[in-house]
Amino acid sequence: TTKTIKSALISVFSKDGLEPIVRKLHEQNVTFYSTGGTEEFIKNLGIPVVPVEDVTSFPEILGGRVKTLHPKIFGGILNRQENESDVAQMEEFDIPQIDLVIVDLYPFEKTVASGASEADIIEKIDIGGISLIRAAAKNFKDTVIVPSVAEYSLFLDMIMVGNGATTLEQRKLLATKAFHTSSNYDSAIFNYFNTDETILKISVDECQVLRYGENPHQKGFFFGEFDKIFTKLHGKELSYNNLLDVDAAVNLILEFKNDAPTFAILKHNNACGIATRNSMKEAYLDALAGDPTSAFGGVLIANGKIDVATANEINSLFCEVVIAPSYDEEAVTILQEKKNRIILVINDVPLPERQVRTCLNGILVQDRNTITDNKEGLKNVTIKEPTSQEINDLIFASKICKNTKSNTIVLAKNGQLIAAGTGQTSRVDALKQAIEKANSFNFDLNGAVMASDAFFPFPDCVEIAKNAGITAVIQPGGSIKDELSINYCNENNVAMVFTGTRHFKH
Ligand code: 93A
Repeated sequence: TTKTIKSALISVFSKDGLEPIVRKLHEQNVTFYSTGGTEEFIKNLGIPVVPVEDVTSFPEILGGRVKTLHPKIFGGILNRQENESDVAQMEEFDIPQIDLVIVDLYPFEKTVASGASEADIIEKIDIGGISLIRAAAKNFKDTVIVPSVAEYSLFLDMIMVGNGATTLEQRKLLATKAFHTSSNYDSAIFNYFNTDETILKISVDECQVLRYGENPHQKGFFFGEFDKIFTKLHGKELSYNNLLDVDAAVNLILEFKNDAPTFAILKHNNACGIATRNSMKEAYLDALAGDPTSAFGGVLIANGKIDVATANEINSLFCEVVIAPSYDEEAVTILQEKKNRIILVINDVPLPERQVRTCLNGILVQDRNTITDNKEGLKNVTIKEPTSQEINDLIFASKICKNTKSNTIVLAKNGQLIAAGTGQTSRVDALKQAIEKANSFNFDLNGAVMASDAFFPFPDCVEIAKNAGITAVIQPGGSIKDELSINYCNENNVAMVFTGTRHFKH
């Protein structure tokens, strides 16, 4: 798979850094083929070079628009040396073997940026060069591609080490860089042509045009394959905000995938109710009981089948979307009674490993948060140990916390979300919000547990929680002042466990 370069086609816009490459290859007796300006450059180094016109027996025409676009050139690049008929045709048509292609494209983006006229910009759309790059990259098993001035030094290092030879691995790496170059180049051309108005027209084919964005005065689009994850059984089109809620709902319910029947109700991307019970109907009713006010117009999701009994209960609630892995046939009939209600079956497909969002004038990318807290990962840090019911509730609460906007505090009891403080600027505020909300729905917080998405820098939260009736706490730990919260718990008979995993969600 190591191949020695015997011939090279060089057609480059930027000649900077080309000289040492040409000299090294010349030392190895490489035959050079080249186009106008590049040919001139090589000749001036005192190194022999064959003009492409001599290979093609065809002059450069149309003011340079057609220089290298010829079967004798592309045949030389694209032939497979292990393919007998390719080899025979090379012979038949007198095509020279081309082992290496070095291209540096017309500087399209720079020309656009310089404020040049449209005619000048159009002339800078490289056709031959991009074709040379793609052809050589496609045939990386036999051909080496150096696709831009940015790769000259990498390539020089390769041939210095390999003495004019390259390995298959190196050629594949260069091919990868080549397709990166060609795709960026074509994207730049696309962006130049695609003025604001055309974006919308083109997008119709590529994405789902939503009725509007977050608000009616904002345009909205969804780029994705919704149908891969869901089968839509009924209802109106999903809106921008529906999609965000569905995303939040799916991520939340994934945490409870292997648990007993669990039902969640979400509003504005946060759970306002969730419960784990022996039956789906009970789970639904206790999720609803968590905050019946917020549930109005919410997104509903179940971790298992929605049966007739559950569907009958859901039916009396105004909700936007219902999601479940499966439904009893009659349950679907019941849920369909509301014309607009969106009913989705969620398929068992993995979500992407990476998450992307815009940030300033660029994008932020991160790995999906795939750590789900479990009993085995807990570390007791207090004298009092949580009871087994408390442990279940602590894990339950922490899994909700992970899927709630930071800062967040989740209060739970007996497998039911009692209240959460969501998206607050301080953890104490999140806790106060949760307690107030729990009280407003007349929940008894005695024996409830508290989960926090991040550590407690001060003992204020455990103190407030204890005074509200909380008996066990789960948090990542890791503050330099952990001791203060631990000491408070020890003095007040509260159990606390550390997960070691922070679950911020912004
Ligand atoms: O106008 S082109 O698209 N037509 C071609 O056939 C062609 N072949 C190579 N431009 C073409 N090239 C480009 O010419 C190369 O990508 C390179 O940027 C430039 C090198 O021209 P010269 O060697 O004359 O300086």
